[in-house]
Amino acid sequence: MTKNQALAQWIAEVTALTQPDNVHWCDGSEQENELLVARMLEDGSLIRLNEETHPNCFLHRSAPSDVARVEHLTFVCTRDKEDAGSNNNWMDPTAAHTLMDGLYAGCMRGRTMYVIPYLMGPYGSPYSRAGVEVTDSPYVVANMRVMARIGTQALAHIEAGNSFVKGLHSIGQLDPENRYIAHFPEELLIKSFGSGYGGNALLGKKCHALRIASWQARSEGWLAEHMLILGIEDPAGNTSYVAAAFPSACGKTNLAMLVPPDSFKGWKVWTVGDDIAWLHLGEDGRLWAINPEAGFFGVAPGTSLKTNPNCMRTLGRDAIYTNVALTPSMEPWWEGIDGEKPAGLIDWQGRPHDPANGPAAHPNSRFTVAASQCPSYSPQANAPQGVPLSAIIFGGRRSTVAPLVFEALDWAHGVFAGAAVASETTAAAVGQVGQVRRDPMAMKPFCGYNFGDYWAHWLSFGERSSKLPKVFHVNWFRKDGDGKFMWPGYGDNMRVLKWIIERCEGRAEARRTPVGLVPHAGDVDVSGLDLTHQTLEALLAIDPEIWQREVGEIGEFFATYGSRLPAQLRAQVERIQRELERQLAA
Ligand code: OXD
Ligand code: MN
Repeated sequence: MTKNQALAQWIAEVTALTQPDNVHWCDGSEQENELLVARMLEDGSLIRLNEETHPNCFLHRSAPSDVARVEHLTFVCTRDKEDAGSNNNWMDPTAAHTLMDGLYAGCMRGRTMYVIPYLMGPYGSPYSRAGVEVTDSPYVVANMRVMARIGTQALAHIEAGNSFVKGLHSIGQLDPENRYIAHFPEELLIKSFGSGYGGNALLGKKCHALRIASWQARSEGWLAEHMLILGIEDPAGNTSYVAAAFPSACGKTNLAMLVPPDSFKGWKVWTVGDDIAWLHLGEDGRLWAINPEAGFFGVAPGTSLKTNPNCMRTLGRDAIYTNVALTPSMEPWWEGIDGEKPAGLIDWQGRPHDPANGPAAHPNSRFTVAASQCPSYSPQANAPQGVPLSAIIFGGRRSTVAPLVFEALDWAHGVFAGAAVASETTAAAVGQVGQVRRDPMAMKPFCGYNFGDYWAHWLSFGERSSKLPKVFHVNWFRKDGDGKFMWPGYGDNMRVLKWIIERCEGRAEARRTPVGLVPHAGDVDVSGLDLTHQTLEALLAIDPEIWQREVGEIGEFFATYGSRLPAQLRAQVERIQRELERQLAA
């Protein structure tokens, strides 16, 4: 119950519409969690894992047709279709309300409705924002409890008069034919029906902290971004912070928890966040970042002591696993985890594992775990003002074209580099895997408004401050003629981060190319790494002919935003084309 009139009235309305048997206001307490877990163990929606090796860890198996975000069923419902932009699916708000309310009518009969007040961002931060998710899924409550700050304190924040985002969620019948994720940014409202999967159902995450927040951020002068945040401490004890945007399943969690190579004595990486960053211009003109989330909802396959030791150490207790495989000793298992594949595996659908059925763990299987359990969790992660950024990094998964790293010439060129991000698709979203798609700022599935307006908003920061972070672009995924990755990635990405930090401090060299500032092979610290000079040269190469094609494609993509495309981005395309032509003619 609440003394906030607007909240009480909304809950009364959704109760009348959905007709639950019970209404439970979540206080976020330990006892509440124990009660929900006990209920889910009883009805089979959670399975307790090995208490000795994985204390307080559980496995959840979702419906086989409900294992990823559904971008084709995700809508932004603005009064003017142009405000949503061609980057979003659009539905008229009145039509969307009629459709969704029809689905919600009586959908919680026989179920309990959970009311989850939550805060995105640290307690006491002026940048934190509240929300209330109403759901009929106890699994959602258990996950939200890890991913956001839920319960009494969040409710107090709302009752103190702060605005809140409303999110109505029902799993319905988990029917893919009746599944919609609808956003009403003008009403600060989310309606989600028919899916229990993370990004569709944990409404604080992608729906609120990215789609709705990006809309709010535009009108209020800040940025809500699909970025990890990390701190890099050098041997002298100075820590610089960077935020980095990569499309889903490109290794954001691994980079956020990176362990530097042995040869990097005295260097340390601190994790602030692995998926979302809210960026505000400080009074000092610098850009400051907070992580609105409190947990990690990471992709399990490929995670191991080799690829992400900090993550493996985070996962040993108090974690919820979704759609991973199970060993005979009740431990979670996935492709790419350390050790041999055990005999007697049960696959993510609960069947004895048969390779003919595909991988044992779903490629988008996940873990949900509190960020505070991470050994590299930054002491600054809950700083109310956030951390000041020295650099912003964009990246994508490209087998060809993009060099290992380049630095943007200035802010406008940095916005261009972000807007031009492209990546080969992965299993994080439903659809074909391995196709190159444009994913500006890694926000294609998450920007709550027209990309043309979004880029203009990014560019506007260049007029507001001269102390913005430097912007870089990286590509860990370049392949050689035999289809093999040329860069080792993981902990060795530290070598690129070091060059980036040195550039920010004016201590490293670079060569000017039409595409940006690229290190000479000798500028990247490859001490202790088995990488030939030739391979490093190839990783840093920019082929003017390939880039001419690439920039042409970027120009065509930009043009689809018509009159909303900022002229400054068109000017960047023309500048690069001119310079490439000059280079080819020379
Ligand atoms: C995620 C995603 O779940 O980007 O973080 O898909
Ligand atoms: Mn993400």
